[in-house]
Amino acid sequence: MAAPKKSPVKETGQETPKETAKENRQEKASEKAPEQGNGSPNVPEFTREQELSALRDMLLIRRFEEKAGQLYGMGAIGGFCHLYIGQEAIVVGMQMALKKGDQVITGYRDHGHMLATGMEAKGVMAELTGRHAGYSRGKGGSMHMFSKAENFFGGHGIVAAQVSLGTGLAFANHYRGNDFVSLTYFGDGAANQGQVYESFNMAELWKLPVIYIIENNRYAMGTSVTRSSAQTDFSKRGVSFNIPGEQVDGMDVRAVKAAGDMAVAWCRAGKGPFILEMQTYRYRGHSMSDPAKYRTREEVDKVRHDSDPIEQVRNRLLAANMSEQDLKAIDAEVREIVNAAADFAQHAPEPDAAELWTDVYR
Ligand SMILES: Cc1ncc(C[n+]2csc(CCOP(=O)(O)OP(=O)(O)O)c2C)c(N)n1
Ligand SMILES: [Mg+2]
Repeated sequence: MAAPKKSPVKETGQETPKETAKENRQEKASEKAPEQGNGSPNVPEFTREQELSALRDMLLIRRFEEKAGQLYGMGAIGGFCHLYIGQEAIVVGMQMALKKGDQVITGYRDHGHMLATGMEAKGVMAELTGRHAGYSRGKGGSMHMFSKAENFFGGHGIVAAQVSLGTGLAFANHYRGNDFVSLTYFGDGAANQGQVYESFNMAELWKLPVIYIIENNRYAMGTSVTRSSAQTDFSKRGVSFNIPGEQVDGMDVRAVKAAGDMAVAWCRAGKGPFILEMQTYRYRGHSMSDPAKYRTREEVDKVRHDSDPIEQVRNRLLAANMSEQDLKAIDAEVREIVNAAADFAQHAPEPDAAELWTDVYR
């Protein structure tokens, strides 16, 4: 069966794996930065409603993450905390391609995924601060939240563990004969784990409805993809299993949505799994304790300046005669939601000590 037509993508060349000088590696990484502008050429336009909805949802994630970073700095959040700033277009664009009942599962960089599925900012923030009103009653923290109501299956701290679990979700859908799709997100680093390929094999063999979304933000902790990966075109990682894949401009929410529509249709039609490599970038360090010495300030600034996913939508709306004032009003409304969530998360009660004995296997 022929793979579906390619959606608007930006091809990247194969990297030379022999680079050793640090400067050379940094230069190479910045050469690969997503390009400037108002997004990818030839992507289907959004309606005004879609632009506004995408803008609001991406802003909610951006402002939430900024606030989480602040609270972490103040000592209000303990444990690990990995921010999604810069990558917002991926979860927002993919969510626009889903229907109620489709499932989402990801790793530890999960706040954006949760907000995109419709989980409440208050409940997510309260989990970060370890409060009883958090999604895991304050006992899970940043990396371990779930919501049955929104079909969000975590939040997983073990790199790539979610790939086999997400494949299992797809198996369950297949077994039950429904047409729901499992969106299984993981990083460029996780893509080198063995269980990913065991999952790929089973998913294609049994034609499971799973979209493997590889969030290629070009680093796994402090290691760039050019230093860790023999094949840096992640859309090809399913070739030996006959799983089709595409590279997508993950900084353009319209390109993400178009690729998502195509892959979801592929899965719902019973054609098996699909791989989407989202080319993206994280602006902050790997986690809150990362001084990010492995890349230059200029590299980060260039991506922020040239291809920020939120700025792209703002620019298009301004070009379509939306006023700066109206855009500011959306931001103010989002900030209010986030401030209320932060306030709630700092004042809500902690779990009772007796909760130490609940939700644990003995
Ligand atoms: C099995 C396992 N090995 C190592 C780690 C430590 N670790 C945490 S995140 C990470 C890097 C993963 O990078 P990537 O998959 O690119 O995701 P990103 O953080 O860039 O979103 C590593 C090695 C872990 N949590 N689990
Ligand atoms: Mg990565």
